[in-house]
Amino acid sequence: MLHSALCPPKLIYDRPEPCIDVSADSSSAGASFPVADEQPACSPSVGLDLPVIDLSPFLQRSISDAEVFRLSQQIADSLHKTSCLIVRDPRVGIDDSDEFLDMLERYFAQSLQAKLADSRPQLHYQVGSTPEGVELPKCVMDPAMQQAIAAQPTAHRATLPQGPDCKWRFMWRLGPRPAQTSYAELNSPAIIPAGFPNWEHTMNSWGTKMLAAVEAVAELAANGLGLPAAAFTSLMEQGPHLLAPTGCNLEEYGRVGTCIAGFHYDLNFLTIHGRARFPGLFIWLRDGTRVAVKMPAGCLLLQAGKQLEWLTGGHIRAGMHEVLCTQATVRAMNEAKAAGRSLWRVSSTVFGHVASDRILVPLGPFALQPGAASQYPQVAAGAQVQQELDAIRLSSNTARPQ
Ligand SMILES: O=C(O)CCC(=O)C(=O)O
Ligand SMILES: [Fe+2]
Repeated sequence: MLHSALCPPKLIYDRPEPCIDVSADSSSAGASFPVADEQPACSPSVGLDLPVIDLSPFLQRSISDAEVFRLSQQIADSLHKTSCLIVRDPRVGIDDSDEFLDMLERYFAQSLQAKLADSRPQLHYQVGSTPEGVELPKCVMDPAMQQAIAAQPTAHRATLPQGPDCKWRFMWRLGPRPAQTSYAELNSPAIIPAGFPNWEHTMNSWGTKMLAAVEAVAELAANGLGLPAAAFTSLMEQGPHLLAPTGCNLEEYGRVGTCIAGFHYDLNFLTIHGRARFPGLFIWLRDGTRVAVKMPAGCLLLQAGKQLEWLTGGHIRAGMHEVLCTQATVRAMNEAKAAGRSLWRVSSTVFGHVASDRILVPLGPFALQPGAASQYPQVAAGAQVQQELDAIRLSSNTARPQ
């Protein structure tokens, strides 16, 4: 039954958080984290009625072809209208998420020196740790993005970051590497941090389950877009997929209004996130609505990245998002502190990629989208990634941040 494939539509998102003036000194990091009550609200008070799509019937092959097609259309439609999708995948369990988050909280809580031993700037930080203060949101340098932010209605306006993100990251490659590639740095061997005997197992276990959910969605999305079912998954084979959790030390940066990850889109094909222990992620729908994400337990959020936009000639747009410390983040911090839990906010992000040597070009009917040829010219996925890394200062072709 199609209906059994879908949970009843329900409220997916938190009540939108007020967007706070970054300069407001309403709470300070340290012993306690007061929550300011009076803040200028600049987010809409709308909930988003987006269904949670349960992948189980598709994965168990217990629905008819017609039902698979309707599910596919629903996925393609959601990605077109909202750039995002909420799914439930029975293969991705809450226990897996907990094991992963517990380990990453311990990793990020280590000394600076221990984490820097895992950094590889010469490999564009595409494996191992990326220190805080390195990733620069494109909008900090890009006048066109700044104009786009200025043109957003106040209620939906992004926070313009003043500099690099204050988040750390760890990049862990998932899946097989190509034997031959023109983009060797993007396909480098993994870094295994010292002192974490379960690192490889935990990272691969969580990462491959998340990637499997991305692949199922990619297959259904292609089907729903009228493309061959393997149109996207065949391009993803041996892609430089990444489990790329972010880590933000809220003890240091847990001030309401702090920009943890500045307004950006993801450069890859599809991004998937499990539930973080601290809220703060905001996404923009295609119609410009800014929404605070609250994931129902056991659900996964997917967002379209630039490569999916490319392959569909802009029919699906890369989803914009930002991560801020909000009043809700501070409330979760206060609870975590009272319970003696970690104050590192860890995301469980997986970036699904098109393989570096494959060509990005609008597929099938999407080549006929207005402006497709000029906006999305043929480019190897590895070259597109390189251009994007240059823009966010992760590439060693660009100046290193101070
Ligand atoms: O921290 C998060 O929740 C999301 C981070 C993010 O947007 C990214 O890693 O690209
Ligand atoms: Fe992102």
